[in-house]
Amino acid sequence: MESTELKQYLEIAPEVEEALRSNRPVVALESTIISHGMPYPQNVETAMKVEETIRNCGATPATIAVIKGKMKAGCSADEIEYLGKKGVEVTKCSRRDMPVILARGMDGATTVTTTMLIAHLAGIRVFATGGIGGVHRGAEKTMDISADLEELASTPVMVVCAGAKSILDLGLTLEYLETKGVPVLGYGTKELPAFYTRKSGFEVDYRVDTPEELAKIYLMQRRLQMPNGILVTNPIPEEYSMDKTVIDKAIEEALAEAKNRGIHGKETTPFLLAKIKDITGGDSLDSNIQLVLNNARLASETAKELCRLEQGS
Ligand code: PSU
Ligand code: MN
Repeated sequence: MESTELKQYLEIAPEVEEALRSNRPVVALESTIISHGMPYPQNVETAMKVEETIRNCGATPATIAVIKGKMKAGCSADEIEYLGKKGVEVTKCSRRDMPVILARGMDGATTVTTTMLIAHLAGIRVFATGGIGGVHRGAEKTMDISADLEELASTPVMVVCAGAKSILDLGLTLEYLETKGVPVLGYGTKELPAFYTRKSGFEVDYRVDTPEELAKIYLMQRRLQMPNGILVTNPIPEEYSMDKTVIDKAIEEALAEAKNRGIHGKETTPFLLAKIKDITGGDSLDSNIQLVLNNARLASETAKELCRLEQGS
């Protein structure tokens, strides 16, 4: 797309544009976590708190979504409230949905996939979220593999998450990322965190201990002209992590119910997330909120290091 034509469909919020222009740190945030990942009103409260956390760290937040056919890099508080209240009524927008949603002037909640895509179009390099999609259990039959993995393979954005939930096949998810050339880094750990818990029994490629090193690895990937993104897995803080047996049981129960009800395709992940929340009586939601805040802090520090390293060079 010609850049002038693209501009008709991409709306960068003034404060985000200003930060990017003056090489100040910006952190992208997704909107499916708001509309499909958490219930109202906690979703909106969390989204606002995440933005505030990023500002307190000295970076600019850019919540990404599609609103009335426009790709937004930076949503207003009213837009976040709108997406949160509408919830699952907003179309969950992955890569394949983008042309339809834009051509029809619809709203779309961006997943990790489309948040990366829009962040990259806007020039944002770091993105904080909760968990990513991956290879689902039983994917050898269903072929249910999240488009998030393909986007990580082809879009140069660093995604800071808390690992992946064991609703997925974590081993196969790591294999897939290896095939696609995506570095998987553990922040302060060699073990892949499993979202609600700090441990999964699987190893990441490398342990990295500082935001500065994360930024250096990102810049090196650019220097090498590689098209891929980077996955940073940041374990949930100890005090908010869940009991492994409790969460494993909830996940098994949710998976069994999804199977019984024939849930499939794009409905699978939101169904499992909501079910797990119900089974754990809301405990999982508290953990979920805390880990997103934790990721927002690390993403902000890394975005700051990126800007600092570039100024120095
Ligand atoms: N995992 C979570 N919370 C989420 C999601 C995944 O723990 O909110 C959302 C993200 O937007 C992710 C999407 O990109 O689900 C993946 O959906 P699918 O599995 O259909 O690709
Ligand atoms: Mn899927």
